[in-house]
Amino acid sequence: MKTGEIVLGALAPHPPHLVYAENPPQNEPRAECGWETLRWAYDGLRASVRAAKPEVIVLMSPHWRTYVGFHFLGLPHFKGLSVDPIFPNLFRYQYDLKVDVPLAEAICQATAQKGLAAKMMRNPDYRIDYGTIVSCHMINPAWDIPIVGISSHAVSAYFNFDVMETTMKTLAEATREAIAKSGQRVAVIASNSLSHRHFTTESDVPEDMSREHIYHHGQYLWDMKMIELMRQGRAQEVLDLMTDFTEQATAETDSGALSWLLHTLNVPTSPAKIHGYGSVIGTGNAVVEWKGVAL
Ligand code: 2XP
Ligand code: FE2
Repeated sequence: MKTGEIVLGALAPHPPHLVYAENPPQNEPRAECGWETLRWAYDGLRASVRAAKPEVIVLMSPHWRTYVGFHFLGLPHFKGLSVDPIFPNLFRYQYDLKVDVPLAEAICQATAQKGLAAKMMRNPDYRIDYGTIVSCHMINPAWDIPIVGISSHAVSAYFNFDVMETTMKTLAEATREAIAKSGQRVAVIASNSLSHRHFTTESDVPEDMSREHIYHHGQYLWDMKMIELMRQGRAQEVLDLMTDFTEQATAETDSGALSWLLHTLNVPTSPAKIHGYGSVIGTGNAVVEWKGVAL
């Protein structure tokens, strides 16, 4: 069998507002407009994903938080209604997704062999978290590519950020090995925002863009620092700064998803493509693409 390949990597954040503003048939609430710069950024990533022709999308979501080890979606099909617990007014989404169970099992097994706790999630009634759903919708609204869903093990909360970094490196090695053995073309995706300070008062109309902006200049400076390093192909420095960035910008990188992605891409030195950056409820969101890597 041929060696598998990572055909694309991406940072693909999951504000449910982006799905809401697009008005897809799966989502019940209707919007007039909103968050266009980020949605146009996703148009670019969608085109790149289609052009890369992945057979599987492997994604880590901060909102599937597991306290004992990493869990992997472990049934071929999940279908149901996802309601955002914080924004039920704008995200009530009927999802219907397919899982590449053999690849999920292979990553799970390789992770366990490296000494980390890892488990397949085989509950047919499990409700898929909205992070997974929003990122998958935004990169592939046709839902015609199976996924591997990986939970975010709360290492940064349970231990500390240094333990998180080493754990994510190990998980990334397991991910790379399993993809190589699978012989498949795979896209790897981290579903997280950058700075993550939320606004504290909400407007009556969610898509009222006069209220949408970053609320703390320090957070903006941190986001721009990390994005500039990505643009220059300096992923090792992004990793070196991850602890300070996560703590000082209250970033959603506490999930470990971005660290896992960069290690899975073998710490890229080629410039990342920034499709766009924008604020959602005050959080900083970048849609970023890295070239694929041979394994
Ligand atoms: O996904 C989250 O973490 C949210 N609080 C939803 C909204 C915007 C996120 O950046
Ligand atoms: Fe989130």
